[in-house]
Amino acid sequence: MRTAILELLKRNGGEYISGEELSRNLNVSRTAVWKHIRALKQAGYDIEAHSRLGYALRQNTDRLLPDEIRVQLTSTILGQEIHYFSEVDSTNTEAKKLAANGCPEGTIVVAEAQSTGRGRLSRGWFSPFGQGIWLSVVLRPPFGPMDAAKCTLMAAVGVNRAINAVTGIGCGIKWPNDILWNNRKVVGILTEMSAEMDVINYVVIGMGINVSIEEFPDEFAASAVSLSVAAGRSISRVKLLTTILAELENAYILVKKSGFAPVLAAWRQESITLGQQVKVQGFERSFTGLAVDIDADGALLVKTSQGVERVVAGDVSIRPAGSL
Ligand code: BT5
Repeated sequence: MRTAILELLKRNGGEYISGEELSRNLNVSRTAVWKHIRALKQAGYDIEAHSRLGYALRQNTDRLLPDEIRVQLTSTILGQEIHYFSEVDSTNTEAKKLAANGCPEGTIVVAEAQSTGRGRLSRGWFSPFGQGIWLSVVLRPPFGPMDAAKCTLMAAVGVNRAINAVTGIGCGIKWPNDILWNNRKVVGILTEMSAEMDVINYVVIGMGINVSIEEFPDEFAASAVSLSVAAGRSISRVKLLTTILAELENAYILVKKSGFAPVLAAWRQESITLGQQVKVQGFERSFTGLAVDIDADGALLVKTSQGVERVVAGDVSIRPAGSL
């Protein structure tokens, strides 16, 4: 009913629509209409109520409100349960709490802002209000813990496809967890899990997507960019979010049906790391070499003068052509 009221208000393009007309159209009492309007206002919609004229939706905001998401949702597992925050510490932290308390697979957590958004290795993630998609998805995959790292690659394929479909700007995946445009980061992915010896309890896939940030902190201003800047136009966050959920779900269903091989093949196609000279910054040492492939476990294979190194974790930077 709330969605139907919202639709009517939107269709009216910011003009007033009387309570009587709403109640007639939807076949409910005027009191019921008023209650739903109150709930919509509590959910963050800017609705003006006038005793004589009725109700008007003041601005058709592109907030990531669950009712907005549900209207455009096409996925059938991801996003059936939505937890929305105007601000939260970290959507991944919140999703892990929900997962530990038994929330269904596909539950998502979205926030307009994160106060302590996280990257890998306790690094921070800049997450200003309303200018990105700060999203975490809970999965309960029937895999072993060894497969969890590949979930990051699976997510990268899903997000990259969604971004390219919605914006058309041509992004690529940098091993293992970044999506870049013109060598600048538009998305970072953080996968966290809880597992027993041989079974995963849950995986939380966190995605930070820069949609319309114009100014980044100095430390990474040169290496970050947002989609609206890259595309030269505004991007609907709700449309992008629902497309990400649909593409991630497609990839997940494919993995469950056919294993990781087809998704890893797609990853290779969309990778901007393979075929490049890279510098690998591992926990203990760093080295350079040619990124030649990923293996069946999703590890990066880097050819050096000593042979082929298998990289399972660490930071990889792509070196400009000609520098060795
Ligand atoms: C990542 O870490 O790239 C994973 C980021 C995951 C963020 C999402 S948002 C939703 C969910 N909830 C969370 O709390 N986290 C996830 P890493 O590869 O370690 O990169 C982190 C580094 O990227 C930082 O140290 C900065 O240098 C840089 N950085 C921080 N914020 C950025 C931004 N918005 N855009 C581009 N680069 C950024």
